[in-house]
Amino acid sequence: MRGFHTRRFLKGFVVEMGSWLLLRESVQQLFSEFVLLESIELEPWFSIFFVCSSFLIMAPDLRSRLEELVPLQRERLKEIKKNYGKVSLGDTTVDMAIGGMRGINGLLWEASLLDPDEGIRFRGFSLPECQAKLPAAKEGGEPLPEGFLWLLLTGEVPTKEQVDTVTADLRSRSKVPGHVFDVINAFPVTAHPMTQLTAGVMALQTESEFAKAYETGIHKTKYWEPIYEDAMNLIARLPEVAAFIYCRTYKGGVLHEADPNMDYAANFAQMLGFQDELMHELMRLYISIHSDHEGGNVSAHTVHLVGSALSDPYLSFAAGMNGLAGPLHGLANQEVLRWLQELVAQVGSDVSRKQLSEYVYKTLKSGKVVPGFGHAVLRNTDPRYMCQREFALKHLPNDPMFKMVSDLFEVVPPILLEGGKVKNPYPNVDAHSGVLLQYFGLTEQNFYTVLFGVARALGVLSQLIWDRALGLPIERPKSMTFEYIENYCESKFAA
Ligand code: NMX
Ligand code: MLT
Repeated sequence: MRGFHTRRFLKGFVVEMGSWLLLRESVQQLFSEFVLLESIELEPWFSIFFVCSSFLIMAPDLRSRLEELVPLQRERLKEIKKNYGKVSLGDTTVDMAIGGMRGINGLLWEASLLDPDEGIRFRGFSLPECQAKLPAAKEGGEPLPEGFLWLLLTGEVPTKEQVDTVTADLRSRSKVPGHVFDVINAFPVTAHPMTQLTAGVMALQTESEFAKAYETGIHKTKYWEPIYEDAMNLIARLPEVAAFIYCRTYKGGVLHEADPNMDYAANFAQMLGFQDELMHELMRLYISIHSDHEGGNVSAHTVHLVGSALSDPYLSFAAGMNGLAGPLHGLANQEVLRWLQELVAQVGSDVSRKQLSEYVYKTLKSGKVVPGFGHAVLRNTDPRYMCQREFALKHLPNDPMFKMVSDLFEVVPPILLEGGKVKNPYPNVDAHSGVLLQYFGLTEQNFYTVLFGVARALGVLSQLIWDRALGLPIERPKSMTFEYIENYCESKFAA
């Protein structure tokens, strides 16, 4: 650990010196000066220093880059508060307050922003833009989640070299302490995988650097540093915890070793027992698209809320995962496949559109929701659905389950619209993920939300680092009673 810090300090020092040189002269001036001096036999140490510092300026590691960004963003927040602190962001109506706080602008979330029609943008980039810009494992392939992590944390598109430093860093942090497996093993294998996951995350909490630093005393301006270490350690360790849960629950406890030569997603798939390169590509896509969905969704908001009490990243993330385990949120992905399988069990695998439509009506009549459709904010088809559809069209166009999902895309929206109350009748991310996973052999749908959880860590923990770096306060909105609302509204009418 000390070696790691010393290396980082030296890197930071060289980067600082290099930056200073670059500021003093323009790059070109410096270059020509360098060439000129070289011809009169420049001191060899200067050449080495120049080459090293140029290289490191081009490729600082993630934490060094954050160290540079934190003061800038703190200054930006200060300016926003000073210049716009008293500007209203809109009215709050009674409907909004009792309707799940829809439409209330009440959260700061830098990592991503959701447009109701267009869908998610990660630090300003749409999903197709991220797919085009972020480094992939292979030419033209799916982006590496490590690149998403860099983007979510810094707002910058990383080079492949920078992404490789993240892969290596996560690998070096990935060792899971033995007691975590003991805690999970205490559950019967019939326990839901999400219950096992949150228990596993809670068991990892013994490793929290933030909790230790807080106990021994740490200045508030430094909070983000151990939070960063916890967040990265947690992201690094989640795949092994998840793979352990999968293997003990469904595969009789037969585990698959991590492969230190693989990237984060491929290695995760490998630990789950999947060697198919296309499944590795799917995992890269899956983790990337599920990583973040702005701040108001249940899991993200929960992590942010719990973290605001200075609960460490393990406590905060476990809380968020309990929210993700709800059927209206992340658990919908398992519900979609279960719902489709029930249909196949009833009518066989060659399902006509008429049969699909009857099944949708039957679901609605029984007072249930059609899983995978609708959204609290989106008012259009989820772009995360569309990019999974593109993956399916490319790699499994003739899969019968994919055909069913495709047909539902056309059958469900008009039926939901008929009812007149659903605000968004179109499919969301969960409508598609299950059929892709089952195609590659990951058929145990109760595990799907665990995959979602591993992916969601990237976004919510990135934001948690920023929450502490920016010194955001404990979250505490005002609540009201019926009587308070009645009296308040009556006095408004009277005025
Ligand atoms: N099937 C049936 N009814 C629906 C659906 C649906 N897919 N979506 C919304 N409604 C109903 C909703 O239950 C509500 O009914 P009521 O007034 O009787 O309570 C009414 O339509 C209005 O709801 P909306 O304002 O359109 O949606 P809301 O913001 O309340 O809820 C969801 C959003 C996502 C919870 C809702 O669309 C839903 O339950 N969808 C199915 C579950 C699902 O796919 N969840 C995954 C979301 C994505 N994720 O990963 O988290
Ligand atoms: C998510 O990815 O968190 C879901 O789409 C739910 C949401 O954004 O509210």
